[in-house]
Amino acid sequence: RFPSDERPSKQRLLVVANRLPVSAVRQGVDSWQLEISVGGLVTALLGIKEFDTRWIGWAGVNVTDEVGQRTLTKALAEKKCIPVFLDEEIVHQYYNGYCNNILWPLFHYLALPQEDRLATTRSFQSQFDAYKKANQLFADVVNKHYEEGDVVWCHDYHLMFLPKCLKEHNNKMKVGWFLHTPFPSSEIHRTLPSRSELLRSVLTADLVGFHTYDYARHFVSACTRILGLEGTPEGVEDQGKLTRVAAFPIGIDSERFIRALELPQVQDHMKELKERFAGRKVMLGVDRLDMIKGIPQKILAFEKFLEENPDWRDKVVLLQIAVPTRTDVPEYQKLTSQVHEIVGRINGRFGTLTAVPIHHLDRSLDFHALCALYAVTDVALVTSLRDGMNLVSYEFVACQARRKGVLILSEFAGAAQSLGAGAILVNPWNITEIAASIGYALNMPADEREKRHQFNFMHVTSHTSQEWAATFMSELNDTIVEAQLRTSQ
Ligand code: ADQ
Repeated sequence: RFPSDERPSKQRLLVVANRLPVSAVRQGVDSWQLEISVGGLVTALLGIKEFDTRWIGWAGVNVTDEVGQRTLTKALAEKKCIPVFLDEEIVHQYYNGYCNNILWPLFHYLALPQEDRLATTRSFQSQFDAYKKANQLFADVVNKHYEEGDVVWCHDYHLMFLPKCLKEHNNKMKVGWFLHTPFPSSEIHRTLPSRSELLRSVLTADLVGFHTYDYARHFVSACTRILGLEGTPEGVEDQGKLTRVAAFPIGIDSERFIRALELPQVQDHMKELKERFAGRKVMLGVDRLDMIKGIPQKILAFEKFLEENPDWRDKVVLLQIAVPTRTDVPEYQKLTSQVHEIVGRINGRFGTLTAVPIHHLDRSLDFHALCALYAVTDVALVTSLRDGMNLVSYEFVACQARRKGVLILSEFAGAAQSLGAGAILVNPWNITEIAASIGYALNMPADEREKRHQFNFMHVTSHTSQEWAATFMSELNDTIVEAQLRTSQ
């Protein structure tokens, strides 16, 4: 036990991500309402407990007046958050444009429609300039708050230019960068006009992390093929300087889910759901409404299953919870209408006066409602066309200690590499295969369900978000010590 004044203080960690873990809504000239945001990155980073963490990022709102900026900064400080202010034009070009229109589809192997592709080609340079400018604005805030000994952890494809901006200002700063999406094959990455600049910037970080070994390998290949650098088992070497590149598969705070299941309000909610769907097997999809999640494919596969298995029509229900994101982007609006149209058609086709086969909700659920849903589910369907990891599959497994439900999981989600042995893996583009897997999952004998669940449960409870963060941070500290030793020799 340490006397309080001798207790070693926690290392300060500056987490820099495009979005803060809270969104701000203005209530008046100087008052703000802060809401926790939904998303995989937020979920994972909230699990970090070993560090004295501060968040730096955009609060998702345009604030141009001095009073607004001052009062929002103050309100966020209570949550240990520090805002980066981005004006509308920058958000349009950097966030909607370069990040969401160019990098996001490219990293998920999604081709843009022809018209968009031409428009994107024309606006590419101005969007990339805005991206670099925005990354510099993030760097300015980091530099202002940085204290010697801090570690800076940059997150995701929005901030690939940040390591360079930080290191140019202070070469001694400890900088890690982690990508939450897949890193695509180097053949895909090389189509990006700014391919080299982005790679070179990421390489200025001390440690570069990905969810899977494959993504790390693609990144190293891009550096060797596009930049002509040398790839080593540890990372990428450039004129004697090694940038460490490795896989750090993310996890969830599994204890938080397991504990929540014991809460009376969650139990009540589970009871209601069981009564509501009595006599029917429950299938569940939980996704942000995004092209990468393969929601239309999932629903079409469910339709095929009902078509081919008339006996199941009144014995199974699919609950699809899709939280809308990027609602101002036309492509996402199109996806929403497409999903609504398919759901309406299927419910019209197979529904009765008293029951419909699909319940589709366009909204976010609170944590307790989500836990209850996971716990009463018999089969979870994750059909991402590509997904860096996919934490929904982890959350489902964490809540299934009693029911031992089955996970149907896309082979193109990073999670397929960790939960593959327990899940039924499917190609999300093949709805015949998914439909057959649904039948297999619904009819699976209890001992097989138990075995598969046990495998995944072990993984989810032993590879947590806390462990993920601690491993990345300890590797980052080690990398820096090694580099110091090398330069002093
Ligand atoms: P996301 O694309 O957001 O994350 P995912 O990993 O599945 O995907 O995480 C989604 C999170 O949002 C989960 O915690 C889930 O509970 C929550 N969520 C989703 N829909 C919800 C709803 N309707 N209501 C309430 N909560 C909802 C990105 C990458 C992923 C990667 C993570 C973490 O795209 O591949 O796994 O970051 O690195």
